[in-house]
Amino acid sequence: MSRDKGATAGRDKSGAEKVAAAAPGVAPAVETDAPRPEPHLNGASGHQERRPVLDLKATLDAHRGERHIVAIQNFPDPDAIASALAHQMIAATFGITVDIVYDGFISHQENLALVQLLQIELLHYDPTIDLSQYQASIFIDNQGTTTTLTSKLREAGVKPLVIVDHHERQGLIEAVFTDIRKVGATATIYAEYLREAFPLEKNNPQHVRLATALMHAIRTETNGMIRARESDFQSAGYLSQFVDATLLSEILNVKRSKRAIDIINLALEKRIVRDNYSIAGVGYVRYEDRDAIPQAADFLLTEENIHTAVVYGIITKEGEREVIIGSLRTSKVTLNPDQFLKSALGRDAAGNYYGGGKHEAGGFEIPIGFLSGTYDEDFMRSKWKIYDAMVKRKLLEKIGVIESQPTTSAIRPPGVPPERPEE
Ligand SMILES: [Mn+2]
Repeated sequence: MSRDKGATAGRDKSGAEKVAAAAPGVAPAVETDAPRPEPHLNGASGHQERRPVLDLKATLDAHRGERHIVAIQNFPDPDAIASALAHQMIAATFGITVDIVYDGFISHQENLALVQLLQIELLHYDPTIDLSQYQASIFIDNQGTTTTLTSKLREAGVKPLVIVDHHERQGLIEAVFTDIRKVGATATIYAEYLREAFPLEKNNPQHVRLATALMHAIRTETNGMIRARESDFQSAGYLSQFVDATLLSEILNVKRSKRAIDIINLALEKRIVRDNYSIAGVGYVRYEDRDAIPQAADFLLTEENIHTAVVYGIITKEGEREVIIGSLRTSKVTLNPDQFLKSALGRDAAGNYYGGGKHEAGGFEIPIGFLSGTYDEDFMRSKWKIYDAMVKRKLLEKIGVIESQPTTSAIRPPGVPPERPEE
């Protein structure tokens, strides 16, 4: 195959050239003329595969000097924040300026501590930010489904360049470089990139902060390494050489906010337990307190004999669309949160699933739509009751505690009296 014919595999070819250029001592010059780069041995696990970091390098190299936006989910967690920081540092070696932007809230105290202690610069999206200034968008720890920046970036004509994530494949957007793997954390993937191609240095305070953030991310995503897999341990092992233990414990020792405690308390009060599932609807939750929902689900899971906990509430914010937000946590090995939520809650009119997840955790988001808005107390109470009943019903049906039945069976034709008097 001639070099020109090889151009159809454009990215691979340029990858070989760029890698050769970037590491002259490593790659023999002759490799530039090879139709395809030789697959590299993955030293860690031994299987022959082209290392994703080479493709990432090639992709970023083709975009030198640009300005990119990293879109992280609306409620950024340590994994998103740390991985975005890693991407920012990697991209900087190609002269690419990266802004890390989120369109929601950082409400979890631990995450605020992470951002403050590690001096991470995150931009909160506001409409005065001109998105068209970015030449490309990067989706990290998400695939565009958990950030409202996706549609804004599309409208501004900013094309996705990179997706790095560990959730189930969503298929909403396509990028030039995509690395979606079933590992414990996106931070695991970024730590691998660093280990293989962008080595950290112990005496560089920026590197120490990054390693600390990534380590914290891997720990929180794997429940303190309990559900970590080999690749997570490998990454954590690499990072451990650079981590600042004092900083890490400062982040971990942050206390919960009073409102998070209140919501956990409410979840305890409202929970119903069926077949080792604990389900709690907590009513209206302020937008800023949204992160208390997964915390409450985590807490419900600590009760004995409970293997799965689901907590949900209606999130309200002035001028924003109202949504039911829910979190699922499970320790049941055979329960796949993604499948569970997708089949329990189904899809919206546009065909998108209301929920999804990864290993041992999942979430869902159901728009309130026509019933949106804050009116009198009666209205608010009825609205919650209806949604609460509906979500509960779908979950219980899925669990198999109640039988699913067509909703119309409860509707009587006009004039037919009810079988028993209404309560
Ligand atoms: Mn993650």
